[in-house]
Amino acid sequence: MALYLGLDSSTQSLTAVVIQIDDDERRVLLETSLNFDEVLPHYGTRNGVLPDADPAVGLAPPLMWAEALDVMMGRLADAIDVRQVAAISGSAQQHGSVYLNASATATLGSLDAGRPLVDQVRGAFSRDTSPIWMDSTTTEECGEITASLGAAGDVRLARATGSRAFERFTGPQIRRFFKRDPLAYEATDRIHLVSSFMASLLAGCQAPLEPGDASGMNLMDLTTKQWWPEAIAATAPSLASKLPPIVDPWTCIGVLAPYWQIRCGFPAASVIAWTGDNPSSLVGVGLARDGQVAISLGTSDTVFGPMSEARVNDSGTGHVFGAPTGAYMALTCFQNGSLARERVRTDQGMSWAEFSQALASTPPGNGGHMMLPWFAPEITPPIAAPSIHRYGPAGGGGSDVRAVVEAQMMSMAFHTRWMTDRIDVIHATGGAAVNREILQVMADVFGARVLRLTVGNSAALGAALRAAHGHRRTCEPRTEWADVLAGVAEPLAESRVDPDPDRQAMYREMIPLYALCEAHARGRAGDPQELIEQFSRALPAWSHWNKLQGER
Ligand code: XUL
Repeated sequence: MALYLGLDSSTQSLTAVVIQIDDDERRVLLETSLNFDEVLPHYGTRNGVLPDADPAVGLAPPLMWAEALDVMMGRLADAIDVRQVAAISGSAQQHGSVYLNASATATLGSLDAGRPLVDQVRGAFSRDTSPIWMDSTTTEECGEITASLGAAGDVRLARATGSRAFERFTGPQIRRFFKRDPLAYEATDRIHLVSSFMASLLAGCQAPLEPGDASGMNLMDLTTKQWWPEAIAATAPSLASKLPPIVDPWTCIGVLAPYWQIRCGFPAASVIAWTGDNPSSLVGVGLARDGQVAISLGTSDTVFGPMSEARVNDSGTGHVFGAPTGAYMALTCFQNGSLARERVRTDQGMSWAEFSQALASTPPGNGGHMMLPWFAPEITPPIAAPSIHRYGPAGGGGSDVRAVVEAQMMSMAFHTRWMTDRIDVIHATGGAAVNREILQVMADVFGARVLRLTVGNSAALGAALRAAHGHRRTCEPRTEWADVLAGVAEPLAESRVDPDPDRQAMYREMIPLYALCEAHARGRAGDPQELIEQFSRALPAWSHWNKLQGER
């Protein structure tokens, strides 16, 4: 029996997924999570983050992640026959950085199985805290890095690295650390991402990075998949010597350190390079080819999908990361996801069942009533202050429910056109994906088949699949991703929702109108009211929607 262990070190918890993949059996054997605040309260985190009076600050203690790993490996040894584990990989929250001093290499290489991990690595940090993806204190540093790349520095940075400078990305965070504490920066021998730090603890050596997570730093050249010298020079002095090397995503970086073998009874299992949670989720939701995307309907909504060639979005929203397949992935994040759906539902005094019913009983196109539901500041498009805009006839009741869902789907379809030429299949995940009426609007707006996934921990499942893929590649270099995913990361066939051709045609006309509303709300175009009226008048079939529904 061959078992593969995937770990995901997220903001709030460490999750493990163990899968069995051999000739006659493919299944998820175990899924377990450890919540940092609950299990390790002595670090004083709230939702995995150190409390701070400044909402822009997002810091976490890296020692807590190490202790969580120690606890989790012990739990796994109690739960399953860990002697069967052939390979281990992992993923972690992207962008967060861990700063190690010159003693770390020796410490990692001589971990004593008789003493807890934290007692041994405590002295290995040049900085006690790690800035994580929720930190947005680096606006000044983003500006400085962009400016030092010359005219149109933002476009150059985006084209080379896959993203313009973002506050949470590691390069701007490193620059801020260098500026605020130059002595501690100088004492830093190695800057890890959370992913390569965790991999270092498992393998007992300084682990490399792979392109999936390294592309979340504003430092990696997407084409060469190596550090981009211009970005390194623009970020901080002597940075090149402090960064890990970048290797292929399926690289076996070593075997499990004796510490874990003696302490928990694991064998000398292969450790496959760790990646970021989003690249890991790409395979965890079963995506490996162009034309497929995943839409995660969570607190915020995210659209991501594979890309065989890196094509960057010049408008500055969205990211291109490396993918576990060795190619690329695109990702665009929309802040007003469940947050906005929930606000409309409560404003209308509805239950979720009534929300679904309202969607089912209102006509597609909503008679021309459109809403821009920016209840919170929006990432895509960038909207700094919350603001709700309405166009077309007055709304209220069920019409508001349809307006918010149609707006979200049209915004996602419009702002992700750069990611792919065509989308034929969407894998839907996240809490709101259980709502079939929402998935029907998704299918109609995107003109694509929608299938729902049941995996809760797609990043940890992706990590287990990457462990299996990396391990198999060492014997069979031509191992295909599709073979690894089959039977483990597949959507529910019975969840399939197909687009309706008439409604699809209608949304093809409505999406440009939605885009005009957005441009108007952002002060970049005139009022589209007249065009909306024309569109509404040309909706004769839809004004009889209820009657049509009855006839179907
Ligand atoms: C992606 C991002 C988040 C974190 C969450 O750019 O910042 O999705 O990876 O863990």
